[in-house]
Amino acid sequence: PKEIFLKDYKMPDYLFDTVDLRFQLGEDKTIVSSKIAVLPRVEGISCPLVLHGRDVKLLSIKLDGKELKGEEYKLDSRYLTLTSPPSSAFTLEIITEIYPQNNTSLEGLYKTSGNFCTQCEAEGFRKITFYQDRPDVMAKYTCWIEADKSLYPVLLSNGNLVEQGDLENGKHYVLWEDPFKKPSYLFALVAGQLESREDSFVTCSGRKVALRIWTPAQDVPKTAHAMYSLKAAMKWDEEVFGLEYDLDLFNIVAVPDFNMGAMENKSLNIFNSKLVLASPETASDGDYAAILGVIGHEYFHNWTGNRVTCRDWFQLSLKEGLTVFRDQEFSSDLGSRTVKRIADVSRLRNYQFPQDAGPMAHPVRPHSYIKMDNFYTVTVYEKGAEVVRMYKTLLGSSGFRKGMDLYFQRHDGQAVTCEDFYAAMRDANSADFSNFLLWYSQAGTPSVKVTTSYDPNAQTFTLKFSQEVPPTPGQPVKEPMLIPVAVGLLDSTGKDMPLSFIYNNGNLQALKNGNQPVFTTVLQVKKKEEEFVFSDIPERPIPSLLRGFSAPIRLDSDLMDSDLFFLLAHDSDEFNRWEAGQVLARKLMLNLVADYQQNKSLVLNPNFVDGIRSILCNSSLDKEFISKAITLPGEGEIMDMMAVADPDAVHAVRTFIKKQLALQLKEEFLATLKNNRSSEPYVFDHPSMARRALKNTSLAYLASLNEPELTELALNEYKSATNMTEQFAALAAIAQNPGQVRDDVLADFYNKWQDDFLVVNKWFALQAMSDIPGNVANVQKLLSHPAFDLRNPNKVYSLIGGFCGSPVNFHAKDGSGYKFLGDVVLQLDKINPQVASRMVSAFSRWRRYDETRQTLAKAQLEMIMSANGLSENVYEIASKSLA
Ligand code: B3K
Ligand code: ZN
Repeated sequence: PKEIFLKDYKMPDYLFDTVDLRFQLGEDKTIVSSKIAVLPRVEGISCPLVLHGRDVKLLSIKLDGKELKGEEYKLDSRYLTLTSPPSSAFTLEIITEIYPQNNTSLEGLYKTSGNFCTQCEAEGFRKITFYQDRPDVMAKYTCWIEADKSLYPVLLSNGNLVEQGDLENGKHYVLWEDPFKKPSYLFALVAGQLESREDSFVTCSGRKVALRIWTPAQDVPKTAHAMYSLKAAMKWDEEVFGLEYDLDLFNIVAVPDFNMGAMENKSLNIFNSKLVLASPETASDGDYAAILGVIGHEYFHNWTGNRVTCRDWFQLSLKEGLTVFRDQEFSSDLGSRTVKRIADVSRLRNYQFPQDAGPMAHPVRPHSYIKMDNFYTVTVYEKGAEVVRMYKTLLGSSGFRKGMDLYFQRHDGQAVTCEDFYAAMRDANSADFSNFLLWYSQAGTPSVKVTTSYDPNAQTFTLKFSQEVPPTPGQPVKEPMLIPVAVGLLDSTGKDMPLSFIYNNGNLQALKNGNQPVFTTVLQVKKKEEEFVFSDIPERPIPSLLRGFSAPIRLDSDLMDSDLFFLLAHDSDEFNRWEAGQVLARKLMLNLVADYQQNKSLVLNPNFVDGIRSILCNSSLDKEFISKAITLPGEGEIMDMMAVADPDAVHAVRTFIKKQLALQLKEEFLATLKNNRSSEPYVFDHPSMARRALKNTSLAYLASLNEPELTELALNEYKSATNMTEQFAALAAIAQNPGQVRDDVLADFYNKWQDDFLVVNKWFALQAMSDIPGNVANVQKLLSHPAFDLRNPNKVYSLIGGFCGSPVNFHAKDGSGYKFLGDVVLQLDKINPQVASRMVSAFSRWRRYDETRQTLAKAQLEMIMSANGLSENVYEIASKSLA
């Protein structure tokens, strides 16, 4: 397999002006004709024109109307090369044959539940026809589709519908025209038996946009929330970024077989049905929130991704980091900002930090890849979003908006780089950003240590920072980064102190905010070691550091437990209140893990129980905040902090603390549960979701005790629930404890929902993730359950992915979990390499475990590597993991 490097980027030799596509969709093959107006980039210079193509059969190729002769082109399994095309404009006509019904990779044109559908990002267009399949080749497309009218009554592509009619033999056709230039990865086609929910949106300049969400007829009622989300997103982008939709039509199609969440094809978004279909009975609050976020995300791509796209795939974060940031802000504005921030930071810590510390660590802008699909990662997406967030933290809201405006002003219609984005931010603000670009090129999570000191005589408070970016594959030595650290200081009553002067690097800076006092300031830590001195500080303050998680770093401070309890109780920055509790919990858990490993009996610090009690019983706090604040850090997060990850010890400790809290706070949890029941019909709004979250968290604690009357309580909640959020939470609460009740309720749930595959996937995932002993055997059995199918990515993610997320069972000491995954990966790789490669990633951190586990996991990776016909996708992850 060939590795591709950012440093080797070259501009394309040929530009494509217009592309006219013609699809004849058939039952065993599809004929694709493409007519491209080609221009040499530099007129007068002729060089070979290299077109990508995979699994496509060439039927004919004409240049300016004349069939090319064999010696005029070369064809191999990846490229079609015209050896010496003309040095001025010409027309290329290519006819190919493809077989969508055999395409299980779900990339290119494929069939899903009888319908045709495409997925072209990153490099799927080459599976449709020969093309310069790279994002810096932008052209105007038309798309003619013809197909059997009764089998495929709906025929969709990008842009506007300009013509349609009937043909002979029961066929019909449509012609779509997209007025905007686009790269091939944004091309889309859908054909099938679909119905739509219709609505409309009037943009700020008065354009009336028709909105349609397409699904099989029986699912149309479940698209109301998606439609609400789309309209909210359209409005939000106008209000917050001044960005308006640019066509008269916006289509969304939901399909059951899709490799990832959704795809932002110009005016024809294609979605995994999981992220469109929702009803209170079948979807949980989490699903509703995810739909809102992802509908927003794909819609926001219309500007950040489509109107301004990426020059090459190394720049992926240019569109993804920025668009994730935008969808995070959108969800924050529509719900609770603090709770959203907590969820996003937890995700970063549980998934991105471990990736950044392992063999697949890569910068936000990777330097190389074998298979681009492997770089749609939490680093490119979520760390990328943190990088965008830091611009905003450094420049302020209005500075950030100025930067965005300049970015669109300069680059609308272009394919650009991360430097272009950086330059727009810098130039719009005349900002000095020394070193900021390192965030794009250096991998690894920076580690920052802070020590504090107070001088009562001088009335100064000093923060000393030191930073270290750990070595990562290919990057042994790192430079110090520009780290924005938002800081506030609390006085002894818990109030924010006004901040007036800071001394740093020989400069005294007065902090100003008009006539208002300043309570939070953003320190720019730039050097390996750096000191900031606050003056006019009348008493020893408790510092609130990294407010709102102002940079994606690991922060270690000399704050004492008592300071953390104080922050937990008083910090005006709600995120940091939660964070103080998490720091305490992490410390506590790590200490107990050490005790457990030394066979000491476990004792829970009573102060911690009191801290949790006071949060749980504080009626002035947001309920979802409470629910998050009383939830312990994940097992992955704790393992990530250990020299040798010990899944059994971490699991035992987390379970111990959970049960202790349940035992000692039983009355409080019972009261919370009762007070948060409601007989109102389901509403998707923050107060209702917060209430359900707190109720469900309380129930999970209570049920963990496995006492008959508490199990009975959970069972009643299960039976009386009128929405999936509460029903599923009760099921999960009961399923914590092995036994007859668990088995019966799981069976009951399946019987109830067996016709709804999205709900059945939740049922698979719940069992797969379970920590009950010996669960690998159950999961193995579920592989042959009639509702399971390795060809459907959602089912794989639920069952296989769910299982790999369960530390105790996946990492079972006898290697049974590893063997299970190894076998499945090989089967999957033959069907769908992208999905197989996502699954194999679960092995990538094998060096983090003890020797026995290392040997077992390594053996599976080696077994995979030695398999015949391994895909490049899996090869890249497996080989890098072993390197
Ligand atoms: N841009 C797509 C992801 C495509 C993944 C290709 N393997 C969805 C998104 O991020 O919006
Ligand atoms: Zn995206």
